[in-house]
Amino acid sequence: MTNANYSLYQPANTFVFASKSKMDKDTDVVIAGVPFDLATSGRPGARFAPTAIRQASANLGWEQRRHPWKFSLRRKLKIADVGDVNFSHGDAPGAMQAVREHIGKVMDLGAIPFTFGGDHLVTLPVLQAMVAKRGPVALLHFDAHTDDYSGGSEFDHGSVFYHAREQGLLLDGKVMQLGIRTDHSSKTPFEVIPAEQLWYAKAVDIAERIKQTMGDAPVYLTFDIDCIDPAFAPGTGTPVIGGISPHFILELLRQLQGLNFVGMDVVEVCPAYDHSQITSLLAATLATDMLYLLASQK
Ligand SMILES: [Mn+2]
Repeated sequence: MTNANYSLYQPANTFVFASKSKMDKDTDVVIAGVPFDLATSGRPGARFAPTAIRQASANLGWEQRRHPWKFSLRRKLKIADVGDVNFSHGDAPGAMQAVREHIGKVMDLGAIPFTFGGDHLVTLPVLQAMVAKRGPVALLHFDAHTDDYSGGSEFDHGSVFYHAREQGLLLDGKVMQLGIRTDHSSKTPFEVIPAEQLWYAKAVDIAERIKQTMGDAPVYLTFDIDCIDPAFAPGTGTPVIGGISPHFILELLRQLQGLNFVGMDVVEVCPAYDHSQITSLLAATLATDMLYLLASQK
C-alpha cells in the first residue's frame, strides 16, 4: 500500500496512532504506559498490558479515518507515545510518585494525558497530579467494580475512588460509574448505573444522562476493561460475568462528543489470561475511539 501518511518505519512497540515519541509544546495528547500491578487483588499481570495494547494497535493503523468517524485522527491530534513510566518494580510508593511526576510534566505542557495501565491503582496518582494543577475533576468510570471500598490501603486497586474522594480529587455530584455488577454500598455518593440497566438500554439515552450530569465540567474518563463482558475481554485480573458488549460501548463513547475531557486511561488488561489478543485489541480499539473523542473536541 502506498500512502503519503505512512512512514517507512513505525517506531517499534509504539501505539500506532502516535506520531512521535517525545512530548513538546505542540503535543495534544501524551500516551504513557504504567506497567504496575502490585495493587491487584485477583490475577496479577497487568504490568504487561501497555506492551500488549501497543502491539495489538498494529491492527488498527491502516484505516486513514476510523469508521465511522468523518476525519483522520492523525490530522487533528499530535499524539506522543513517550513509552512506559519508569520505576523500580516492588516499590509501590515510588511508582505512584513517578506517575505523578509524569502527569505533572504533561500538564505543564498543556497536553492531555492518556495512560495505559497497569491495574486500576495507576488512576489515583494520575488524578492526584492532575488535580494539583487544575483542581477537582468529574469522573466517568467504566468498570464491573466501584473500586470505592473504604477498607483498603492507599495501594489497593479496589479502593482507588474511595481515596480519590477522601483526598478531594473528585467534583461532588459528578462521578458516574457504569457497568457495575458487584456488591456496593447503597449509600454510595456516586451515581451508579449497574450493568443490568445497560443490557437493554439505548446508548443515546445513557449518553444523554451522562451529559446532563457532567455538563461542561472537566471530565476524566477511566476505563477498566472488565466493564466489558469476559466473553469479549477474558484477559483481565478480576473478570465478572454479565458485562457490557463492545458494540454498546463503542456506540456510547461516540455519543459523548461535546464533553470536556481532560484525561483518559484504559486499565486492567492482563495479557497472560488473554486469548488471540482479543482483550488487547479491544483495549487498543477503545483507546483509539477515545482519542477520536478527544480529537472531536479540538
Ligand atoms: Mn474492575
